Amino acid sequence: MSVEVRREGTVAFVTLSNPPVNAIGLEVRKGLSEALDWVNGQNGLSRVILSGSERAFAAGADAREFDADPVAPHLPDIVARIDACETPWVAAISGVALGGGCELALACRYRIASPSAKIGLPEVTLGVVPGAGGTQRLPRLVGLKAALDLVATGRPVSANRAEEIGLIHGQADDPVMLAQHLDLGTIALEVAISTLPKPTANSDAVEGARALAERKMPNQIAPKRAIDLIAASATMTLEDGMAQEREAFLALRRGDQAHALRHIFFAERGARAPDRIKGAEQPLDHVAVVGGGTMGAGIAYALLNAGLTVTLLETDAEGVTRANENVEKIVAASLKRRLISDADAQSHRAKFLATTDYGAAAKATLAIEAAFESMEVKKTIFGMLQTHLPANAILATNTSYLDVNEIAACVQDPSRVVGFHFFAPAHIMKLLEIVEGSQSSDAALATGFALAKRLRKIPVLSGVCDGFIGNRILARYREAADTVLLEGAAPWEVDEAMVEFGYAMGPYEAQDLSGLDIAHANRRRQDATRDPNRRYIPIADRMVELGKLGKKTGAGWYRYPGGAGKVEDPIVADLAIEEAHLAKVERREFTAEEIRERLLIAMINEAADILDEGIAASAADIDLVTVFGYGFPRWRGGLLAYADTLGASKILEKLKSFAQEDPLVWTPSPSVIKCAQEGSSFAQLFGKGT
Ligand code: T1G
Repeated sequence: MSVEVRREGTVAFVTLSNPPVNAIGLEVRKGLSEALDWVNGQNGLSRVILSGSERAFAAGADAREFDADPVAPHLPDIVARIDACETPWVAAISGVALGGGCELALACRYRIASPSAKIGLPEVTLGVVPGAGGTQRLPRLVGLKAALDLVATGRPVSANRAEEIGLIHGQADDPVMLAQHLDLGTIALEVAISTLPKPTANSDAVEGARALAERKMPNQIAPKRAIDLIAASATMTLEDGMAQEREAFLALRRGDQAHALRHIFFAERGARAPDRIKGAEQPLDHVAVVGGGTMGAGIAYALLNAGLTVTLLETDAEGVTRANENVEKIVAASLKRRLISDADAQSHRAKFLATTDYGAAAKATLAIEAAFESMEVKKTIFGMLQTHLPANAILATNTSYLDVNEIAACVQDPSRVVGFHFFAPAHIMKLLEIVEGSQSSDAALATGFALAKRLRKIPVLSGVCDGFIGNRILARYREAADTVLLEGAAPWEVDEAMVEFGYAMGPYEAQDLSGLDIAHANRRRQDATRDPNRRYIPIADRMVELGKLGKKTGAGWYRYPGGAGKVEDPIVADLAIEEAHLAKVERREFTAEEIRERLLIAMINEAADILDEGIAASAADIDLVTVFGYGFPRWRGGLLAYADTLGASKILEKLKSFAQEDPLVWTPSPSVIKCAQEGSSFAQLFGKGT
């Protein structure tokens, strides 16, 4: 039963029961419709208490149904029936009441929540607008400004905030108990929201919401439509408003952006350990981190924040001091932003030790090496870890691109060695690439997935290649950008083209932030193995030779006079002209569309090779890496979800056209050819578990 009903005296109980989060699918809607029929058949009822589980009142409509035509009974109709029911319904909210869950609560006469409840209308994060009255009932209850705050960004509010704005009437540790014993007169004072007057118009709030949506969610349709609907609630009848809302919801849910956002939502939740390694993980309690620099400190903090004990190993007293300072800096910043409590901070400090004594980590079941990117340094560290940690402890390296197999070869039991590639800042970025060495054991891999779950990160399994999944695609992205730079575009034209696509910033501004020296060191490392027949663009090398390393030196691809915002630098444009002359390249104008095509097709082709070589397991994994590690716009669903909107045939056609300029660099990936020949998408050809 998806909805259970029972009666105790004059009180009826309607309980949603669709684990794990009471998603409101067809069965739940049918159950609610039958519950309403049952309630209407009862005599002498004083109230109906609607509740869910400890974890969720209701997580909203079942988003898995959005690809199909809507099937009655429809949620707005159920909401309207509850709203009109003679016997007052009381929402007793524990856990989350989101989307349709919040709309069900708005149908009730009275709302009580547990102090830890979260309530909201996050529909825009799935590319749609509320579809069961949220944009019309909420403003009538809490006013236009509070409704706009809730709906335009999709951010849920706490029980306290919900009570402040009048979204709920009160809080109780046991909302059902309070609802059952609430004085009837108190409930009788409340009227159905459908009978409330229209909210007062508030053009300042509407304009503020539009500006916020443009800043925070540019290019996205749903936030703008949600704002329109809420603004219209001040002038339209509830019936007209509901009709417009329903029309907008039905139109959006089948659109590209909603499809892409749903894809990422479910791909994120599907990022789990492959069946072949399930259950093999090591217990996680005490973890050693080697290296107290930015990455090591970020990793250590992420571990502490997940309740783990951390021993951070450094080479000397100075390193220990630096590690303590770096970790304390993050603790203090988190405290200041109220992300953690004082008690949390104390617990983190108590569970953290920075030391040069590897013996202090003698009980650690996992070590994560985050030291300098030198193979020799890493081999020394792994030798020390092997000596001092338990024989079954997993030994992970956070290397960004060094060969995990070569590191593994330096320990007696290479099966213990695995790559855990974190992304800076390690305590914030959600992506974790788990790099499977040729001998990595199931225990090593499973421990990586278990760690990701514990740290609430998104794990993606990668094979060993230069740059694994993300950095390999990034290297191709930058190579394509530098090629366009040599052939006629300016760095700012490239950046603008990619920001128009949906990136928060383009590849050149991003490099200025991370520092041009990192990629330069990488290119030097690759000198010995680079294909001599592959065209090499030396502009970035020239930049480093000129000391233009990016923001940290006051100038990189852009100038940063006085540390302020970026300014175009004619020296860089001249450098590209000079290199083009030396390379005998005739420069030309590039349109933004031409720039985007080249950079995106280059990345798609590289990702297709990564799939073809078995480095990544699925197209969805490529999407997770590009969205959660490299800023690919989430509302486009990720690199290969976007590729599937273009179609493999068009991609192949473009590759063949570009190959006329440079056949080596633009060689079509076998996976692109296969998708085009079979008329399949990357998602079909490289689905999970294919
Ligand atoms: N539809 C379908 N499945 C859902 C779901 C949903 N709305 N929410 C969660 N699940 C699944 C999820 O895929 C996972 O499945 C399991 O539940 C546990 O989720 C008409 C149109 C509620 C805060 O946007 O934010 O209502 O992997 O791993 O970390 O106006 O899920 O176990 O097979 O995320 O504790 C609006 C989306 C919908 C909320 C719980 N609602 N969900 O987080 O568990 S549109 C949302 C969440 C709508 C109405 C409109 C989170 C959560 P599996 P989980 P969690």
